[in-house]
Amino acid sequence: MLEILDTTLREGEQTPYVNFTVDEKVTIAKLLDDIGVDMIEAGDPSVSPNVFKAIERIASLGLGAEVVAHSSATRPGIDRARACGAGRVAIFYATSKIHLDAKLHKTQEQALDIIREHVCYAKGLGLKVRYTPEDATRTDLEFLVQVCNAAIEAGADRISFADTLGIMQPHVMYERVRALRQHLLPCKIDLHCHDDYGLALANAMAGIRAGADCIHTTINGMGERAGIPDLAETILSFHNLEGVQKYNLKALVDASGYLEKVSGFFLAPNKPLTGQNAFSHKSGVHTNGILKDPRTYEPFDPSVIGRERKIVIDKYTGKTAVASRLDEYGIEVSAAELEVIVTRIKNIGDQRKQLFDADILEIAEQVTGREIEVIPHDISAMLMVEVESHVYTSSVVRRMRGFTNVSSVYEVTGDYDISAFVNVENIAALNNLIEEIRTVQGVKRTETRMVLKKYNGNGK
Ligand code: HCA
Ligand code: CU
Repeated sequence: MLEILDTTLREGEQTPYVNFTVDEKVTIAKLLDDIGVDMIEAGDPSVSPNVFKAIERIASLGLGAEVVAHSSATRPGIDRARACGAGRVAIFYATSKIHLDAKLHKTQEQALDIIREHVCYAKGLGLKVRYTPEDATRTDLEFLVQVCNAAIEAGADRISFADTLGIMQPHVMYERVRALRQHLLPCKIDLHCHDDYGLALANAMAGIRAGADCIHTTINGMGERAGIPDLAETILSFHNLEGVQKYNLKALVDASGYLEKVSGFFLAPNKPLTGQNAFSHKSGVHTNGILKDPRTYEPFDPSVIGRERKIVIDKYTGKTAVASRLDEYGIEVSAAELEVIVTRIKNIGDQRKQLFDADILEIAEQVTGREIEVIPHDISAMLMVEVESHVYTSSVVRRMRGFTNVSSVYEVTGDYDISAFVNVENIAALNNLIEEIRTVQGVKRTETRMVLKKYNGNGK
């Protein structure tokens, strides 16, 4: 059975400018366990006292996932991995020529001894051991096999084939993993693929096809530089493409949102699965197809991960989508009226970034000459926030930007410190959002102003 090791807490925290508190790490570990990942790499306890404390707390939670501590190949490092209560240590030691020469100043023979000795030491302490040849994909294959087999003989039961610089291509990865499977003693093979060319998950999936067992992920694909495979994308690929059905798909979106909030590391709208646009359809041709049968333009139903499809109405939209949106509000229009409404929408769409349902309802009102008494599902509001005096306003701003429904945030003068524009689908969602913003550390008071009408500048 294929496996996932999530390393949001170790590789993910190596994302520039990202640091988690111990409590945040415990929450992340619980979210990961709820999703059902097989292993959680909780950190390298030698990094700082707080990293140690976080691993210790996570290891004591009794999670379903195996808790792994990362460590360099040093005895004090391995001692700390044991002391924090992780059941497994992942020992890394680079094997490529450039790393041995320029960074470690060791010969291949010396490296071999160091790796053998430290795997043996960890095993002697009663730990399960994974060995990671760092920069494995730039390591001479013959030497790589030699080191890995030495580590396996010394007690490692897992090898992490690390594409530390993200230089692989799927077909090369396939060949390499095939060769490893052929020449390595019995062991599990993990794939740790960096995304420098945007090929990380493709490489990892190719390695899985070649016989590897496990992919390393992080929530939202965080990590050094361009990061590593995104947890949600990997799980969906396992589920839909490889038939692995053991994970809780419905928990992925919440985990992603939580990570955005606590990391200040935000998703691009086009991010697969968790991005804002991942299930939105825009052009007339696409929306027409979707409304007739969603399978025309959806590779899978968004409800699989608890999301909903969205039809964007603007100048690209055709009659079917506009009629369907009006129908959602119980508004019937004649074919001739629909024609005029769509034409007006197209004209406005040339000048505006976004049309709200309120705009569409207003156009329908003007065109039909009938008063329409419905409240739009999508609501915009201006949220005013007062920040506690001992807290940096910018830290609250950062947290607020993490909410997907918050479209812009301003630091302002006056009675309040922050003003933010929010777009939500209905009053209940607005209420939830306000409740959540009130729980942000440092928020003292909020006030909400619903937008009744929106005008553009430049005299439009
Ligand atoms: C690094 C180490 C590592 C280790 C991967 C692993 C890498 O920060 O360089 O232990 O599986 O990318 O090689 O993250
Ligand atoms: Cu890495």
